[in-house]
Amino acid sequence: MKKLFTVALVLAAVTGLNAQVIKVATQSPLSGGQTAFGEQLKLGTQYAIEEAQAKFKALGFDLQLSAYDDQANPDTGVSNANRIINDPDILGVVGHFNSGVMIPSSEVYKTVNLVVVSPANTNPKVTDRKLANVNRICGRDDVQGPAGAEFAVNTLKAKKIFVLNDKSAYGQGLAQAFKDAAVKLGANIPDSAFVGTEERSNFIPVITQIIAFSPDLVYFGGTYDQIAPFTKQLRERGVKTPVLGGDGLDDPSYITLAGGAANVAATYFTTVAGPVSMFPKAADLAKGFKAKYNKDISGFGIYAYDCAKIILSALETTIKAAGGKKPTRDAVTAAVRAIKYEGLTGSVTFDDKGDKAVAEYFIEQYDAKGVYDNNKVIKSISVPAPKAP
Ligand code: ABU
Repeated sequence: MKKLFTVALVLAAVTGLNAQVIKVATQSPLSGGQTAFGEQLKLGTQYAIEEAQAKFKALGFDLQLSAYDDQANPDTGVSNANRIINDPDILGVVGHFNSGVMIPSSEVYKTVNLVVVSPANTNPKVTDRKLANVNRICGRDDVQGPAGAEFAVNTLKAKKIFVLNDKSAYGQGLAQAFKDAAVKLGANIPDSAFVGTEERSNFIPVITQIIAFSPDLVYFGGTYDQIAPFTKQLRERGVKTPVLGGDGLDDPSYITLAGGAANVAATYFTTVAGPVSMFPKAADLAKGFKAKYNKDISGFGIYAYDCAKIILSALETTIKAAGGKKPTRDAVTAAVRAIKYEGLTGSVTFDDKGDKAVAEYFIEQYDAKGVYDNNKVIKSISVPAPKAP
């Protein structure tokens, strides 16, 4: 029987006949202001898939990527998710970038128990719902926010802080977690200095508020596409107050959109993905990525690669367990949750709610010369996933 199975596999591999299609989908912003993040997620996944295609061909499967553009928009993410669950060849999803898109989209994946692994979603609600199909290999905002607060108060010595957020699930949640922790540490953040804004181009009214408050630090929970024009206008008004944000600031586009090195030198950020230099095992990937796509890989690209590898490893395990047949979504979902995976970003095991058991957090400062790869890593910490409430 085993012999027959091996012969069938070899024949299938040689002839390419009867190759069944298995797809891994990505969902991320591939258009709009956060395209830089979304492309890294897609290309990190694509790289892992292209690397694994020959191996899967030998197992009798044609492994494909199915990339969806969620436009950083919850409605688009949900609409794509409905298309994804109706494609029976899709057995796993790498995504999303935005927690506000992941949360409703994963409710759709849940209906068919389709596994999703995120390299970037940090809002606690992503995993606190304890969905069996939802996992992430990055940290959470209820750790990232307090880590930023500790740095702001104890290292930057900020006493008065003006806190902005982009009103998204991510930005608002992160800003609140930062504020709560900073206030506990003694910072002064009155309600009038905690402001949500969806403004993307004219920040003069809020900058006027900031000048009147005269803070030691401005914290912004949001993403680079919004924080960059804010920073540019803040510096153009002569305000030199340091800016601190979360992992939404972790992209080289921040430098150009903010108007260059001088404007970003006093910008600090916490991140859950870490710079490429922190992951020596990813050196070959970084080189190969550049050669293939003519782009530098970012931390989020490396994390996306690891997410894809986790799904591919679960696919291999479940194909074998199914005697070489195409596995079910249920089987792949269970195999991902049970995985022990040595990734380029570290060892991955998931807790009972889908959080990485121990996640890494980094505090960085933008390089004074505006070279993203030279951003200074001030601190890195490893923190066990908080328990669900
Ligand atoms: N954590 C990066 C920003 C994306 C999000 O979680 O919404």
